[in-house]
Amino acid sequence: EDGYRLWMRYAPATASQTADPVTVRGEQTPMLAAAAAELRRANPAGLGPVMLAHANDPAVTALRLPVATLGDEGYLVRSVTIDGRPVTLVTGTDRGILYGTFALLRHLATGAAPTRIDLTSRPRVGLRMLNHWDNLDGVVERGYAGRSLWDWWTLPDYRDPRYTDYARANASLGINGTVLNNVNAKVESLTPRYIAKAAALADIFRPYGIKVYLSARFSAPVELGGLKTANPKDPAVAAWWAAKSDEIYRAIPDFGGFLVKANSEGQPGPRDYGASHADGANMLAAAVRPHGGIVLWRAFVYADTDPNDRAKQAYDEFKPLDGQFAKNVIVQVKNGALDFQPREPFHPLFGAMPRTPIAPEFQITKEYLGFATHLAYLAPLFSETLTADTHTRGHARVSQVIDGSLDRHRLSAIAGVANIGDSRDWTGSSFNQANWYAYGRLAWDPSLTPQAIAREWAMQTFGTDPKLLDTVVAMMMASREAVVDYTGPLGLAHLMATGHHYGPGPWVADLKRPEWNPVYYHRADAAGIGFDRTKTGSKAVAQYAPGLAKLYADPKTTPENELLWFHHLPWTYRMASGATLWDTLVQHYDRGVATVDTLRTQWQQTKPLVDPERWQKTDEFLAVQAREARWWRDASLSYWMSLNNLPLPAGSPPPAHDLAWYKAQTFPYPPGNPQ
Ligand code: BDP
Repeated sequence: EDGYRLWMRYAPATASQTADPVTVRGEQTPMLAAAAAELRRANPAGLGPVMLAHANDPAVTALRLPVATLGDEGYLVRSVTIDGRPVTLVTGTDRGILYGTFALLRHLATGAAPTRIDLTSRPRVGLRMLNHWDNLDGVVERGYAGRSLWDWWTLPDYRDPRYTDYARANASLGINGTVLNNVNAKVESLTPRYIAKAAALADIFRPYGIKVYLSARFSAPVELGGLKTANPKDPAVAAWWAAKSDEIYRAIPDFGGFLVKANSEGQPGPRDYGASHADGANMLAAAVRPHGGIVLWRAFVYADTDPNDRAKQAYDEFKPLDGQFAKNVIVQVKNGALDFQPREPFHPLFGAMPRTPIAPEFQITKEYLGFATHLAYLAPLFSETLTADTHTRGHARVSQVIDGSLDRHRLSAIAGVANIGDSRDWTGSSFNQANWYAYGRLAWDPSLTPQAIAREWAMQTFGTDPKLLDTVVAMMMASREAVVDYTGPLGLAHLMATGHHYGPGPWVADLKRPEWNPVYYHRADAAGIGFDRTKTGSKAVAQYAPGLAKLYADPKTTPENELLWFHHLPWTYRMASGATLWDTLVQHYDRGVATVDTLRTQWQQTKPLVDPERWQKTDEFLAVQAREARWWRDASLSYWMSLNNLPLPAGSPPPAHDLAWYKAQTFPYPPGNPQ
């Protein structure tokens, strides 16, 4: 029980099962073959015959089912009678049938009866993507589950069966696109040698409905093409990209397109030539357009010239470009304005660029939430952004912006930075699998609740025992808030140590750029703490819609969990509860530590109900988390107390070491760190 099978843990066949449960009507396409193979592999007990048939098959049309609204990817699964025989029908397009098959298996694995089935669903977001930050040398940037799954060296000749299992897992969630290489891209991925490797992966993924995309390095025309410039306004540059795109599409006819990180953290881009992000994106968009490709252009930018407030920069740079992007460009925006912190307010660009399709980018890998070791179930984080009220055009939710419904965009997308590597359990721990799962489920339907997703994942992953499920779901639901509490409560952010981003470093003040230093973000001194983003400070609140900006302008109407993101307040500030800010802050750190202790006790109760291998690893990881939650708390409190000289509230234990000890900790060779 090493976790390899993820949430697709089909029970071994028994004698009572139908020998071959599936019939496929009409043309046996590769996708239908994949769906049928999955059903045969799972062969759920008691299900009886299953028929896979396109919605326009005469046997289906005769039934007059409500298939008209399924679209390209929706499914309908229903217990029907055909030719006098009861059968479970899975219908839709090719893709719809694939997704319907997995929905049927999920339905049964989560305890539903195999009779009177009636399932129908279609995805709300068009492109549901994983972004791999995988380097060609096998190192995964911010990856904590081993090395890259892609063995670039043996590709395209050796097609590891694991690639197919990867595709199955994604198809089971409805993920339909994958960017193979890191946004900090190397040009070699655009050479014929690597295009052939990407093409081999595309061939494997195709029957599972997954398109391949590549991160493109903007300076490729210079580095690969020998041109003098990569200026997007230069016709020779545009021609180079058009020819490169043609070459890629010859190898991968359904290639999805390019993802680009430009003019960010040292990456080249159009700004190097005085051109805008729209100029750069549109030039690439023109190159892939004849082939139906798209460009995902990231808005994760912050220049080294204006350190007034890093959190404002993407908005300042991209908002004026609204309406200037080509039709096949999507602007990809991190969920928050900073950088994947355990909690951030939603990014002000959601709702602010009505003429541009905006895709949210979430980090599934836990760069700032304890790598693979800490338990942090991220659906509450994802969902918090997706359900946030933008206060634009009525009370539009972020999910309505990104699914295209609010502004009637044809294109819509969502991206998650993958947490997948070559470790046997794929993600470095059993509970990290839930974050891959939850991301995929929310990408399909952003209105699903984190609780419901946790429960269905736990059922498929650990089993259906009610006590086990209640315990596991309770653990998951408490876990992310615990990480917020012990690393950065009340809206604090970016308090981590340099480089590896694992442990605490709120005191760090010596990095070259001001906005790389934690002290830039918390602004704590003897008198108070927090980043003033109101009109007396950086004015970032003005980037939100007026109704929301008004709420954020006043500490009394700012949600308490975002308080210090928007306000600099005295340590003695009175919270709604009547307690001081300082005492409340300490309570949060203490609560974080206590919650992790509770997670450990809860897990103990599951011991008889979980297989020893997965149980033991989780137990040992929880011990690490308990130790490190204390470390985060103690180091942070030592530092805050060195500034404010305030005593800890009664009952709160003193830090185990002095501040110098915490500052002296170093961590050479952390996993996932760019070299
Ligand atoms: C930061 C990561 C860095 C990424 C960057 C990005 O630390 O490794 O390259 O985001 O998203 O969070 O481009």
